[in-house]
Amino acid sequence: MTKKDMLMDNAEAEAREKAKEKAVVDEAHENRIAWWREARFGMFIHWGLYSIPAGIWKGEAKGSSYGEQIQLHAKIPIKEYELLAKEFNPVKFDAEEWVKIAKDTGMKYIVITAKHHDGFAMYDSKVSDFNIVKATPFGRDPMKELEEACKKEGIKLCFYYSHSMDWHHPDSQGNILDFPGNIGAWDPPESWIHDEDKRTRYERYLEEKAYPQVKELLTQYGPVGTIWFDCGHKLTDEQGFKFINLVHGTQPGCLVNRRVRREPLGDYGNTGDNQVAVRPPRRDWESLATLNDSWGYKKNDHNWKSVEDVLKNLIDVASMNGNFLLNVGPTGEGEIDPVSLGLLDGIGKWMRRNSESIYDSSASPIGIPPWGRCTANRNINKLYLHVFEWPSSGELIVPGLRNKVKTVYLVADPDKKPMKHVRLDEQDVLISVPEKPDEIFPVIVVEYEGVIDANPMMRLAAKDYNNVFRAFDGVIHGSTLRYDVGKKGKDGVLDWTNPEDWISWDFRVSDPGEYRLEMNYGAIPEAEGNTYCVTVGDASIKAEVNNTGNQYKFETYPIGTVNIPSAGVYTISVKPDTIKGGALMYLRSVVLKAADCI
Ligand code: H79
Repeated sequence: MTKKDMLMDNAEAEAREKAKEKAVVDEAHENRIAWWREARFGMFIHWGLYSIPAGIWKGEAKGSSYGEQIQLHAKIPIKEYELLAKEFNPVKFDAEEWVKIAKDTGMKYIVITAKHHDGFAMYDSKVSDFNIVKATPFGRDPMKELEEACKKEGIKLCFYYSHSMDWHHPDSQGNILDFPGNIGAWDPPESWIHDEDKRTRYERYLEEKAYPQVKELLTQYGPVGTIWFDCGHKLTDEQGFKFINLVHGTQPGCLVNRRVRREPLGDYGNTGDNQVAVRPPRRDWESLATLNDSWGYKKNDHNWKSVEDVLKNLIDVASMNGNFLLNVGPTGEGEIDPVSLGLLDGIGKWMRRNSESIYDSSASPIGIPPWGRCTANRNINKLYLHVFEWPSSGELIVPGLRNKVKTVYLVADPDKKPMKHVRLDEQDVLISVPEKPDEIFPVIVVEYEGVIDANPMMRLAAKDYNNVFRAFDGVIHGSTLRYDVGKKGKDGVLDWTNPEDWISWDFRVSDPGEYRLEMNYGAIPEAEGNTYCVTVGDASIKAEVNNTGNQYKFETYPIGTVNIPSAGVYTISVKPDTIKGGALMYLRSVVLKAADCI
């Protein structure tokens, strides 16, 4: 303490010490996360004993969509599950090949399951014999091989470790088939914290297996990028902090994800599994997605996404300053299946031409434009316009960019052939684009002068595009109305039972005139006849809710035309009038269409 500190009263001195400590912690975090922010795109790999049954147990397809959780969902006793280890001989596994595939896809890091909920260590563990080296005919340590391959190719290696659950350890949680006295798969911490037997045995699992195995992962494979924990809601804060301190204490450069325990712990946040709609998070965050519906290889899951779906998701995430972790589930023989390979190849082709717009990118300073997404870069004066829908008029408006524009060209064009651009008004720039290039989503670079000066507020499009006000981008006012989980088809607002609750969006108008209003929602039969009011400036339209069958069956209903008399800033709001039955509706979006748009 300095002399001045000693003269201060204690509270003030303490606050200063705390601030200093926080600065040290923040600096350590900034150092750790730098590579990760640059990387933006990683490969998740779910690989383990479950890759052998691949979703089918004794000839039967098993309920859960998650192949990696077959032990729980097919109620397989440990003694039977252990037999899989005797069969596990993935001789086709080639670490270099996997790492090259990740690299060719444009990914900069790999997160692989070192241990999933089944408790099987996919590496050489001294802590438990239930591991790939001791218990399988394969006898090799794939993590060691991956470490070497990653080093060679400049890819960061990270480990997924299921810390809160272990269906093999007798004192852990989640497996009450073999251990009926244990904490069940659905039991929250409050239900066992005061249960002396359950708590002390669970602590024993952590002490005997989880902490020591995390330590092994941090001491046997060189520098680790992240320890990727899962299901931290099953721990106490104290236990969560022990994992965090263990990781940072052993490798100060190794990141920890939020799922170690809860928000706001860890170095970065995560979305839910396969959550596509998100409210832009304030801190570093990562979205994680599968190529079909399972993380572990699943033979009969043919619900594949397309290259377009995945790229849209990656770009959307980057436009909100997030990382994208895309999963593959290799087979029990150690190969990545041909469909996944085909998808990765398509993604890699796009990345090779356009990845400048992804790496080291930061959030869009101009919000969400009607034609797609925008990413920026922290260090250079460039915006990247990801055009999902090419404008049929040949005119692309960059909304909200006040800076002087230097030059505009396609990122994939080695000649940087300039596109014509003119300033429309103080805020908006118009680019005359050529024919749509032969590219899934072409990316246009806008080089501008000076420090970015932009307006993220939505600008109403008067041609080429519909103006979609997505529920997830709206501001909720009230007590019960809330955003859904954001997974596919669950990107609306629900629990609209309080007639005082409403939702609104602000936007900007440069082209006054008539706009048609459409509502996209789902509603249960009881909601039929509920009434609501949509207001835009001074205009408002009353409408009745239609029954769509159920809340997740969405229909679009035109409800009228509003006149927007002059340029300026407006608010559009949806407010209930009467809620007679159930919730008002499950609102997904409100659309404003210029009169000449179809
Ligand atoms: O590894 C993948 C999933 O297996 C894992 N996260 C991704 C990355 C995951 N674990 N749990 N969950 C996803 C969601 C919860 C699933 C549940 Fe359960 C199934 C809740 C109850 C049964 C998991 C298994 C939690 C308890 C048992």
